[in-house]
Amino acid sequence: MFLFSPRVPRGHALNLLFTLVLLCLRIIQVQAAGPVLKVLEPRGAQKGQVFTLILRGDGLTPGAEINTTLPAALSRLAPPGDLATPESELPFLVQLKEDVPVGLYPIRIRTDEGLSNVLLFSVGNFPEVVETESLLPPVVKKEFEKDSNDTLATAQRVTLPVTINGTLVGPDQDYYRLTVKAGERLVFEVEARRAGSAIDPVVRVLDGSGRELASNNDAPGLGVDARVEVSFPKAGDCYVVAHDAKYSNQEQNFYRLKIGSYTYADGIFPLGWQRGGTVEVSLFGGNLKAPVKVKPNLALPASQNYVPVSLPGGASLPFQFALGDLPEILEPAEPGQGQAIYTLPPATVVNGRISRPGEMDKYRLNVSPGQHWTFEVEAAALGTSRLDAFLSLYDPKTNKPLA
Ligand SMILES: [Ca+2]
Ligand SMILES: [Ca+2]
Ligand SMILES: [Ca+2]
Ligand SMILES: [Ca+2]
Repeated sequence: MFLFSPRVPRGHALNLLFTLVLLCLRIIQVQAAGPVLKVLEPRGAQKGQVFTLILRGDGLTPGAEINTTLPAALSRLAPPGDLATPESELPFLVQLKEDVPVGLYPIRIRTDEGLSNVLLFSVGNFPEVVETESLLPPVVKKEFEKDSNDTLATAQRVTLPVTINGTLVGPDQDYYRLTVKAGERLVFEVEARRAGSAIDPVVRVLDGSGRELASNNDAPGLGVDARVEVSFPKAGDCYVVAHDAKYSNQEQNFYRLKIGSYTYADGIFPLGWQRGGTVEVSLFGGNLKAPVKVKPNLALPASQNYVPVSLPGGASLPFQFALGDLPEILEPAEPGQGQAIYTLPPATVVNGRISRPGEMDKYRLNVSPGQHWTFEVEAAALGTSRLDAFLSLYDPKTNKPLA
């Protein structure tokens, strides 16, 4: 501010300005010096596999170390000698263990300059293939039209079960062709936003003549990711198509399309529990005939706010189960429905469900004048519930709403 004060001699003002500019430059330099991870190639792999994982980004100095929870043996490979900027690419040999649970594993890079951002690596249980089109340089794609997969006629053939690793660029449509058996039931699921891709995938399943059998944009429990299940009465070929809902161009534009015959849940209850506690978690919906109960290990450090909860034997990514530090309880059966309203202890998390249309869960609180309370409902924001909750407070004496 006093830079422009008439009482400051002009030379002094310039000096000050110069110092400020230098200071800004130094800050920018410090921020830019840490490693930045931009690409993982591949984005995922089948458990038990051995493969080369290439990390691309900025400031990946030769002494960089990989920082990950991936259950694997990792060894550094020498980067190719012809790279223009050797600090932009780091190859690793990865040997995934046989029993790695299906899920997302964070990968970061540590150099002398600090720790990079996180990218997620996805482990699946089906054989993996790469979309041929995604290997073509984008500018010459038209010249290699036969290698693109933008039409029924140029669909890439895959065998089941499979996880296809592809990318979507703007108006891109990715067609795959597969052979089904009579009476087969298949799940077609696109993993994108959940794994850190910016695309909003749509999946369509077509019969052998190109007629649409099913499609999905956003599936229950998957955020903007897509999933459909289709029964095929006859044996023969069919097609599956993946595209972006808005045909947008994104830097992180990868997807993983899983096709197989597997069970999945689309709901979970409760949505979270207290760290170190014990709770039975119910997975339900989807194509399950009955809910499946699991007991996740919640004895985890304070740095971990979520624990992955999987359907045993499932091929979909696990649900993210919230871990908290407050005591948690399950809602009493039908709270406030023709019985005494349950009195909620303070600093407690209640796990409840709205399972019928018009259902309202009521709780009583003992409050004193001058107290300040905070109420919060976590539901849809956790990504594991479809509930858009409404919370109101009222005084039981007057029945008038307070907030
Ligand atoms: Ca593509
Ligand atoms: Ca395509
Ligand atoms: Ca979608
Ligand atoms: Ca309820």
